[in-house]
Amino acid sequence: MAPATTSTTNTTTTTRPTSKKLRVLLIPFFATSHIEPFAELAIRLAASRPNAAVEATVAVTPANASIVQSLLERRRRDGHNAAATVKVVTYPFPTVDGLPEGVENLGKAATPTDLARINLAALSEALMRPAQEALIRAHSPDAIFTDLHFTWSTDIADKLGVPCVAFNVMGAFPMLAVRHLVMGDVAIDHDGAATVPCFPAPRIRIPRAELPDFLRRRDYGASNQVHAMQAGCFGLAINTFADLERHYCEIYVRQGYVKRAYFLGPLSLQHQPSQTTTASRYINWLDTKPNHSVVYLAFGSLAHVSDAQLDKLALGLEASGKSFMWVVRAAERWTPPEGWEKRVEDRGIIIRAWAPQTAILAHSAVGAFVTQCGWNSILEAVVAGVPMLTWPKVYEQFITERLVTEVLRIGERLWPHGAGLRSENYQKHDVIPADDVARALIMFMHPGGSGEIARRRIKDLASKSRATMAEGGSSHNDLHRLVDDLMAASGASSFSRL
Ligand SMILES: *[C@@H]1O[C@H](CO)[C@@H](O)[C@H](O)[C@H]1NC(C)=O
Ligand SMILES: CC(=O)N[C@H]1CO[C@H](CO)[C@@H](O)[C@@H]1O
Repeated sequence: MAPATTSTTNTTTTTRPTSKKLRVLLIPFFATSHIEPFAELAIRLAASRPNAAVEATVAVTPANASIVQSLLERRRRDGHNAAATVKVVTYPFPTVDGLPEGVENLGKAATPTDLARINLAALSEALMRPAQEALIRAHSPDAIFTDLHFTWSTDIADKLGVPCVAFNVMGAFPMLAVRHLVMGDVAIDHDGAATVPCFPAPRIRIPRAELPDFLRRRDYGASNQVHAMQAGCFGLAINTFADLERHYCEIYVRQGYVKRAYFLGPLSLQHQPSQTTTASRYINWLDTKPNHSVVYLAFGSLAHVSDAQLDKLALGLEASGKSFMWVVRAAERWTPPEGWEKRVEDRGIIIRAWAPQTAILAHSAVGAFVTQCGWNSILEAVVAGVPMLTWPKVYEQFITERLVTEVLRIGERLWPHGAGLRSENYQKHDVIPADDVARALIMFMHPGGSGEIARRRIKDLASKSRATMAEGGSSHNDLHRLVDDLMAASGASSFSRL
């Protein structure tokens, strides 16, 4: 299905040796939630053709190399032979005023200021482009996959005469909602909420306090650059699948926002949870619990939660009477209320290290997932078929929440509409009382309650997520169409002549 716009092969000017390999270079942004999906994509690309015909390399800064290495290692142990062929290269992280040496990942930032410094550095062409361009020239790939921050990648790719694919690690829904909100200049209605313009039903409304900071400030500079880059590049790839976000996926191509779109997810889908994680003590503990009886809570590694809120959450979990497994960020200095640990020791576990989330969600004892609505977490819940209670914290998470609660209806808000002020700024977010936490858990997990209805819907999506990644499924087909298109567009078109 070769698009009419495919450019002709550049045969005269490049020094690239004619080879039947397609060599792709993938360049993720500085957050584990980006680096891991890029590494998963590299494995899928490498596995898409026999005889190592696609050679994938992930480019990161030195302090993040271990994230890629350990993911490749885990996948190798899961039986993905292609993971052994994926290469890792590094390029220097820029020197950023005020940012401590070696902090090259949002998850490593000790303060919100450092977080902002990393974000701003990543968007700065002056800071980022020289090292990335040097790396790309030295590596001389046949195609580039770049993160949305690095908008100059298309320009580099054009100069080198190779296609550049923008890879988006969030869903189509939140990315499109942001684009349409920008197009409508974030019109806030009389009741303080913005309606996402030009969206299919249901109507999506977001209170001003829940919008990402740049939308509240109407500061569209970076978004406009990202949108221009998406329009200019060879195509857009998204870690999603058609059955999850069909109407929103279609809009990308129909509206001409991109030349080509490929829906490739869920990229982290495994045939079975890996051996190493299923043997963990958390899984052994879940083995002792009845089906659908345990609440799993995790809010990602970026968002800070205040001590006062963590206290209320702890007391709410206690009052609910439910069993729970709760991931608390290692960075939080919080200790539970006096005597609490003793009181819940038979039915609660706090995890302060890396949690084998995929294996936990896949366990039949888990009945609900309290999540901040990060895209990777939502995909993992979908794959496992676990209904969600949503508690967004930052960035686009409040927008993504609406896909879960209002469009797909595979989850509910932890704190109902009108109960209090939620805000993207954690200092302004009202503390959710313990009673409200307990009530939400009890109602959602009640037999025959709303959680069961949501579970039926998400179980259906779980089987669709497996079908889409299997031979003949839409994500599987899109991956192959993408590789075909890249081969046709790059010097590797010698393939077709073999
Ligand atoms: C619990 O779930 C497992 C896995 O889905 C299933 O095989 C088993 O029959 C269930 N047990 C009960 C008591 O429903
Ligand atoms: C500086 C930095 O962020 N380093 C991290 C890169 O990733 C590895 C693996 O997650 C961490 O251990 C490092 O701290």
